[in-house]
Order: sequence, then C-alpha cells, then structure tokens
Amino acid sequence: MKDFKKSTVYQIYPKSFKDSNGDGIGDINGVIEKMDYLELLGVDYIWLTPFYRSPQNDNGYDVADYMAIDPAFGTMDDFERLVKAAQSRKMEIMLDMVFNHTSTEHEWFQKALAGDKEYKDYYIFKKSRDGEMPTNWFSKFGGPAWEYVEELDEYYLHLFDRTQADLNWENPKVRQEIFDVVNFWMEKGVKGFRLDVINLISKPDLFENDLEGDGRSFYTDGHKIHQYLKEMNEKTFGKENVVTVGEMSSTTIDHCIKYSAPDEKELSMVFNFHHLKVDYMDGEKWSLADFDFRMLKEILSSWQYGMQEGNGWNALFWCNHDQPRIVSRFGNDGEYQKQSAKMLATAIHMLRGTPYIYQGEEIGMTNPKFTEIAQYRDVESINYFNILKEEGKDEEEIMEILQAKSRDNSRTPMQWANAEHAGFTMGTPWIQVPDHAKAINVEQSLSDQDSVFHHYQKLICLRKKHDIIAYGEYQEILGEHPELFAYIRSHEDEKLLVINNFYAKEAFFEMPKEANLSGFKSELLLSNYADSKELTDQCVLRPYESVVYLLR
Ligand code: TEU
Ligand code: CA
Repeated sequence: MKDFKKSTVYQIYPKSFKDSNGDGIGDINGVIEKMDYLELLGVDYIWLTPFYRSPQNDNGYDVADYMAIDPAFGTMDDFERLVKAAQSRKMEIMLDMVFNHTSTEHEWFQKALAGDKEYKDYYIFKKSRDGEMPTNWFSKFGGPAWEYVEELDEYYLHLFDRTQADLNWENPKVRQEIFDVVNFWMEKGVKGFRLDVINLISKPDLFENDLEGDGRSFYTDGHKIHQYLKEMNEKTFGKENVVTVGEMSSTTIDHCIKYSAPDEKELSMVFNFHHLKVDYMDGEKWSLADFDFRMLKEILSSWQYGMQEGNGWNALFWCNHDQPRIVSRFGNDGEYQKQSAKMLATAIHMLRGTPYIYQGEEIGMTNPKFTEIAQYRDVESINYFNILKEEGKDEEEIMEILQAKSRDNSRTPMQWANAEHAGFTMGTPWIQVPDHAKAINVEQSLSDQDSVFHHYQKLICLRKKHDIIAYGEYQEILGEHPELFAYIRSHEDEKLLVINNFYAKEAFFEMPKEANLSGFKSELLLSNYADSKELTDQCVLRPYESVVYLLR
C-alpha cells in the first residue's frame, strides 16, 4: 500500500471537473478522460466529492442512496472503470462519505415521515418544548436547526440544510447500515475515505438551549465520538490498508491527536479549519477583513507542534469546494498571480502532514468575482444573501462579501483550455466559467515550463524523493516576522529550510540563532523565481518569493 505520508491527494468536485456528454454537468466519464492529466501531475489518491443519488440541494452532500450513482454523474459501470483507470496508473480512489446526515429523500427518512417507528429512530426527532423548538440551535447554513413535521407533531434536527436530516448514531442499526456502506465501496476497490463533518455525529444525551452560541458546543467532538470511530475502524477500513481523513468542524488539537494517532485506531488524518478563519471579522465568516498573517502563522505552527508532540497527523490544505480560491485570498490574483500561487503551494506542502490539492489550485485558479446573485448556485450563499439583506446591509456590500466568501468561488468549472466554456463542456455549464479562464487554464500551464502546474509537479516529486518532507520534525523560526513564514524540518542528519514571503514587497531575512544551521552545506531545492540565490545569513526576498534549501 501507499505510504500516506509520502502521498499527495487530489480533490475532484465531479460536477465541475469535466462534462463528457454535453449536459453541462461534470461526470465520472469526464474524470476518466482526464486520468492522464492526473498521472502527469503525479498525485497518489483521487478524492471525489459525493456523486451518489441525491436531489442535489447541497450538491450531493444530501445523499438519498449511499450505494447508487446519481444518473447525472454516470453509472456503476462507469465507476468501476474509473477505479481500474486510476489503479492502472498507480493512483487510488478516495470516496467522500456523508454520515452525519442523509437527504430527506432517503428511503429511511421517507419511512420515518410515514410514521414507521423503527426508522424514526434513525433520525433525531423531538417534541416541542414549551411551545418552542426543542432547542435554540442554529443550522450552519443559517436559520434554526430544527424543522417541524406536522403529521408527526415533532421536529427533526438538521445541522445543515433542512433537507439534510441528522442521523441518530446512538442507534446500533444506524451504525451497522453505515458500516455496510463503507464495506460495499471497499469491495469495489476503494482505498480511501474522506468522512464529512464526522466529528459532529455524537449528539448529547440531553438536548438543551445554548446560552452562549449556536449549539455547536453540544455536538462538536461529542462524548461518544471516539467510541464510534473506533467501532467504524474495527468493522470497516481498519481491516484493510485504507487511508482515511476526517473533516473536523471547530475541533481541537487534543481531539485531533486522538482521531489520528495510529495507536488509537481511529483515522489516518484530519482536516481542521482554524487557519482559514483568519479573514473573519469578529469570528464572522460573512464579513470582509484582510487576512491576519501573524494569526495564520500562529495557528499553523501550533497545529504543527501539537500534532507532532501527540503523534497525530494533519491533512495540509488551503483549498476545497467550501473555500474561496487561495490565490485571491492569501495571495495575489493580479500582478503576482503566478508567484503567489507557487509560494502558497510551497508553504503548505513542506509542512508536516499530507498535502491536498483541490482541482484548479494546481494551475493557480482565482475567484470568479461574480457580480450578480443570479450567478450563484450554492444554498449557503443564497441563504446568506437573504439573511444579510434582511439585516439591512446594502446589496453592493453583500455582493462584495459573496465575492470574497462564497463557496461558489471554488465551484466554477475546471479551466482546461482557452476555448468556449474553458473546454469544460460542449453544452451550457451549470455554473458560469469566469473570464480569466482565457489566461489561466491547463493548456497554457502544460505548455509553460515555468507554470504553477510544473511547480506542483515538483512538490509532489520532492515529497517522494526526500524522506525529510514526510517525516521531518517541524520547528518555526522568525515567528514574529511581519512578512515571512519560515520554518525548518529536521530528519536524521538533514535539515530543510523553507522561507516564504507572503507579501507583494521585498522582505528582509536574517538567519536567527535558533536555526542552528552552522556547519551544514546547503543546496537550493526549489524556488519560484528563476534566479534565487544560494543560502546566506542575510538576504532580501522579492515579492512572494519562496525558497527551499536542503542542508546536510
Ligand atoms: O462541510 C462542513 C462544514 O461545516 C463547512 O466547511 C461548511 O461548508 C462551511 O462551514 C459553511 O460555512 C461539509 C462539506 O464539505 C460541505 O460541502 C457540505 O455542505 C457540508 O459538510 C454538509 O454536508
Ligand atoms: Ca455530464
């Protein structure tokens, strides 16, 4: 099996990757068409976000049947061909499993609605309390977390959209159904799983009002979460060499150590989002704020140190289908698009953990900058457009917030070529292709030896070649520096020095004492300028310059 510490994962959002039949929606056959491209990039695992049968209210995270492919994406035969196509190129498929909730169109929920007691116990139904909802919790997509069902005179819990009903993990039948699903896909040759908001599955014994927040403290990293994950590991993926990554919402380092330390037998690694909340005003996502660079460094470093000490393992990422494009966010989507895309790539890939690349990131895709609400598709974005309007914000400001924060920023079609709809579809794409696709696309990136694509290719290759990138110990240097994010990795008798300038101006580097690098001979391994220099104790880094030295 692949060593997940030396592997790189590529995330595909099938709906926006490649449309093979002209209906404007990307599909599994489209992914198969692009296998050679992924092999060329050099990735090890291909994570596909949900393509199961679904009404698509949350683009497939509302699953109506865990064991069927939605016809919009293809057939089970297509999927089986996909697994073979990947494996013949030494890549493995990782599936996205949404086990916190199902679609309200799932057969289980439909039976529950019809009053079937057995299936009602698959979900979390509660009576109203003193004429109010069972608790005052909020849904992550805005509005209350409870939906009333008149025929039953009860409410059901939904931490996300009202069409995503939370499952009752207390019920052993529910757990067995879920384990059957995992085993079903493993039998099809799936070698990895990404578990959606998996740290929210354990709900409290007592449902009470949250006097301080939106309710999350009652169910985040809940009291039975580790027990459930150990059970799932034992009954499903623990039996085989399968890599797993849990998506952890608002979690802590201590929990993440337990989730991912090998001795705990839970998961291989975890996503956490703390480093992506540094451009929130007063903790609020739907606001405009510059990113706080010092806070970003502090968070990344504390997770590096914490997970290292506890023998946990991080999934490293800037981008996914829920986050705006990183170049527009912490980089520069104007003059320094290319340099900043490469710098950000280096900064994250050289940390301790397994790196994830989200489709389009490897060519430096930027936010589309939609100007009208009609261009948006995402349920969360549209909900918040309405919420902010009701709060009295003017439309211009709301559109500016969406331009920076909407999940649709990363959901526009993959830009394959300077062609109609960027070569994504022969039909009309389900969401618009931005104008900048003419300049930023795969065709261009492949033809340019100096492109962002080739930089990612080098990073993936270096990880395979140098053990220090996978196994080295992390040490931050220059923690107080206002422009540079710099760190050292150490492994056996080698060191790796990584220096990244996060700004569009020159930054001064001076080797700190704590670096302890005297006596080593250095070699420049990677940079994003053609003429970066050999290592000296003092130097100036150009805008967004990023250098990696190997010292022995
Ligand atoms: O996302 C979980 C999650 O909490 C966020 O990333 C969420 O999208 C964000 O906080 C909203 O501001 C996962 C999936 O990645 C996402 O696409 C789904 O919508 C969500 O779970 C529900 O399944
Ligand atoms: Ca299609």
